[in-house]
Amino acid sequence: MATTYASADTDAHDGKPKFWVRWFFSTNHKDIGTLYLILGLIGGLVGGFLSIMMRLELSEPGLQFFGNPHTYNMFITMHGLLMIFFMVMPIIIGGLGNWFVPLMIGAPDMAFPRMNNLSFWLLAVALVCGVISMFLPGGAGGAGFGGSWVMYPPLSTSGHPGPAFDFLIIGILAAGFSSIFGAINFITTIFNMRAPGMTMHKMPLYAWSVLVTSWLLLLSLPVLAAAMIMLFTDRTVGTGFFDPAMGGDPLMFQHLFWFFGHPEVYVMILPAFGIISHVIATFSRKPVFGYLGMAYAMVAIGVVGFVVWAHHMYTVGMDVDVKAYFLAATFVIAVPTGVKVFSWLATMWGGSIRYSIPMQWALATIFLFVIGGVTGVFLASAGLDTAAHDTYFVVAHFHYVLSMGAVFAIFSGFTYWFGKMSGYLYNKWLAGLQFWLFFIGVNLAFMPQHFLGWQGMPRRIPDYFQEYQLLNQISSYGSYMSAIGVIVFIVWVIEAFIVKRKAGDNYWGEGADTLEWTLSSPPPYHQYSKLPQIK
Ligand code: CU1
Repeated sequence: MATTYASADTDAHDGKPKFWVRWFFSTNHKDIGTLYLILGLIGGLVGGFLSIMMRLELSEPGLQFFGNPHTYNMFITMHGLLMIFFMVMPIIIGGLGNWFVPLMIGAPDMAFPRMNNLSFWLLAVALVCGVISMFLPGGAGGAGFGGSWVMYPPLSTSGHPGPAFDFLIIGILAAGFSSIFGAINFITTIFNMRAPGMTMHKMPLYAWSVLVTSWLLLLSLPVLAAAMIMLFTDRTVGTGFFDPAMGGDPLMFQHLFWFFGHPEVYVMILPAFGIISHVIATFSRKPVFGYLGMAYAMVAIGVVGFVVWAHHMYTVGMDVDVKAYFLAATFVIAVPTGVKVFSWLATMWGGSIRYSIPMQWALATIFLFVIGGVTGVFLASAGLDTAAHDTYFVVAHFHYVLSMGAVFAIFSGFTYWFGKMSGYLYNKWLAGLQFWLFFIGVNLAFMPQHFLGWQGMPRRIPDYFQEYQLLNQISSYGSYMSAIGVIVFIVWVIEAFIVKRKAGDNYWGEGADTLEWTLSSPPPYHQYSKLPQIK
């Protein structure tokens, strides 16, 4: 892909607006991307604080901090919701997507810049509603909503009187609309605003991943929104959608929730796949192996991901034929996922591999995501899942996929593109220290949970039998270690902005997979009249 530039670097449009207009009325895709990254950091810090409190509670048997176990349940609930809606999604789609999709496809900005602003601020409102809900009267004589992120009725209806969950519903609806608008924006931008010559089959894989993810969001979030509104009216105006006494069905909520909830896991992991494809190609000094297969594997994962949702519901009393269908359909997803994993390995095969910081994160993503994928095959098997359901094995499984798969890919992409976004280089020693603290920390935290789960330790309970103590202690120490890793992360970001080592153009050097149309770091503030002609 040869790229030329339509005009020189001086551009009348390049002036930045003043602070208030720039950050509060922003229509610039890079500024909105930065806002999303900051929101994701805040969401991650709050969600991470809750998880450290949970691990402190579980560091020994008995109740340590949570006099009312409801508070522990509320921490679990909010940890899940914050990490999904206010950390992973804002960073991996809103933040990096806004920054790099227009730059990768040669677009002047997003298709609907004002709607882009609306998406961000709806999410900020949602975060505020969610945090406020933690302090409002909830269930079991405590504050906040403790019904877990899945919000099943009747625990979420008659089980939680008080305004906490109503606030949370408003927050989730706002976050949902934010994502729907964002998805419409990305789909329109990618379909309509590619530079001349940038055909779909030339489009970089991260842009492909955001396209597939946007379709998943667009098709699944309205279902969640409908379920949330039905919960809301069941709670407030006396409808009975989920109340058997009024002819409703609580199981219908689970179907609606997981029709959203399963595609949601791919919303978090597909952009991760896109990011590490670039990083692995760059630091193997080879083009990605099987480009078209990689793109359509993501499409296949997205499509099949919509017909597997009831594998989260094997224990609700489904017909065995229905279980067999959901089991088989879930296994099918291992095929395109395998295509991706083996294509990454084939990309590295015979390559000139450089173990840079982003590459370390990417290699760890593959290694740990595969562990999470394999335990996913266990859980997809309805018979095994009956034994493992609601145990720590499930918690271990999805943290390997998300805390290691998605979050490691976030750090891979962030360290890969930090120079491009900020114009500065980070301290490699500090960034490497963060990687090892994280890598060892999360494995210590989550590997023992597999064994705890297989020994029968249930999820969502703040106390446990003596027998589980050693593995829980190891898990808690691992989580403290990854918390230190987060502190080191913040330190290296601040250090880079203080010391201001200039990144320079094309800072990953010769052979780098520089897919953005402009090589300068940071890119020009606006690219209205500097768009490339891609041949
Ligand atoms: Cu699922």
